[in-house]
Amino acid sequence: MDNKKSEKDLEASSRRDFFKKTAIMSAVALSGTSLAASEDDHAIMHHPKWGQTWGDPITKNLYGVPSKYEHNVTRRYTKLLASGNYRASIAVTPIHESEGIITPNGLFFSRAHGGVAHIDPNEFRLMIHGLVEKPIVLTLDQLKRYPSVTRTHFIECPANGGQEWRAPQFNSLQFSKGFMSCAQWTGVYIKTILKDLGLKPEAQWMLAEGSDNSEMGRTVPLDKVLDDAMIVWGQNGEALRPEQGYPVRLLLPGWEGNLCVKWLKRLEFSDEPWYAKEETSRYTALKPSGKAIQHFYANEVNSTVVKPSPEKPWTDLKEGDVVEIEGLAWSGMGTITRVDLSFDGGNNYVEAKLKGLVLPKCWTRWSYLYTIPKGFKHTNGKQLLLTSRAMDDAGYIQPTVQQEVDMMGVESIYHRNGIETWEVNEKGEVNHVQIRKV
Ligand SMILES: Nc1nc2c(c(=O)[nH]1)N[C@H]1C(S)=C(S)[C@@H](COP(=O)(O)O)O[C@H]1N2
Ligand SMILES: [Mo]
Repeated sequence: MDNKKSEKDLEASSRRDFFKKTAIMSAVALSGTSLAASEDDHAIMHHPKWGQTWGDPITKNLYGVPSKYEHNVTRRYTKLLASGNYRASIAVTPIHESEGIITPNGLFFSRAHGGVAHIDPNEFRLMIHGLVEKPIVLTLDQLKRYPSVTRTHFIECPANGGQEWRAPQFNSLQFSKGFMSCAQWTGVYIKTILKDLGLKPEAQWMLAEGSDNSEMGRTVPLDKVLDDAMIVWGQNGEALRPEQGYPVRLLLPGWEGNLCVKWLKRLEFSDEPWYAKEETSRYTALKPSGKAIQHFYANEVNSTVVKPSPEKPWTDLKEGDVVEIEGLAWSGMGTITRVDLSFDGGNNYVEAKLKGLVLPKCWTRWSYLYTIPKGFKHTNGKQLLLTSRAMDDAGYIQPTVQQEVDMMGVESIYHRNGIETWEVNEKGEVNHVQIRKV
């Protein structure tokens, strides 16, 4: 046998040398275990233990599930948000574990007023009636025959963060901001169907009604319907999940999640809003004056630091380590144009980098490379206070908590988008704090 190394082997070993050298060079910045120049990692060079036997047959999980080691990455719920009834409750998304801008379907937050309905797609019917020339009842197949579009949008419950007007309630990113998720939706623009049915000129509003136990109904102004309202059946490349309204839901990109009626059964066009005829629950906001805002639709520009967060602390980092701070920004009114990051609770800001796709009414990921200072202290001698602030192309900028409270008081639940702060203590633990006066 020729015991000269083949060219391939040489190439492979010099590649290993290269990585060894890079690993040593970057050991200051990265917190992995670095090797002495002459040794290789034994397990990697030979078989690690899981490579010493056959793996699972490919027939095992014909619908795949995450690695068993990811078992902690789940939606979560709490009695505090449920009044003890988990059928009329919410389970929130582990945003701290999110990557990119898509929420996997099994982690998409789920809010239901009457439990999750399970609908046989063969029995599903959608009725579109009221002020249209040709009212219609569609089967699912008939609905899917319309030309479809695929769009990436977040859905956010307007109560996201709504427990925290007075002070932080949850020392958790998942619970303080997890009433939202982002997915790639496939469906049909309602305006496409209306071309076929013919809208009568008197039509001003569209009632959307769900077929679940809560029979949730919401009226939507016609402008939005004719702009980008969709009926969707696809979620991240597969059918909607039951929790998201299988087989079909309404999607109003950027607008309050509660308007995106799930388990949709009918759309009725009308010259007046439904609640003018029949009282129903609507989300309103009580102002300090005692008057309430009766209509608000789009979720305002917002952002959060994702890493670090209370669930993703910096406890394994030390002075001099380089770390990528990551966050999300979103606006129901348009596209994120810029995100600023502060290390002193909002007194001074630096500009973060927008990462990857930057799409309208969609989560936008941002990041900033940062060198950990001694004791996690800012140059002002105080512990780091990480605050992010986003801007959108509709011209809005996130308010400070003080600005928001001055305007809205603290009695409201909905549409809280004031800048949020994490304090990093001397151990690198991250805590949710609220800074009023900036
Ligand atoms: N039919 C029906 N649609 C519904 C609801 C409901 O209970 N029933 N909940 C609404 C609320 S309050 C929100 S925030 C969103 C949540 O959507 P998701 O469960 O897909 O996250 O759905 C909305 N659509
Ligand atoms: Mo909601």
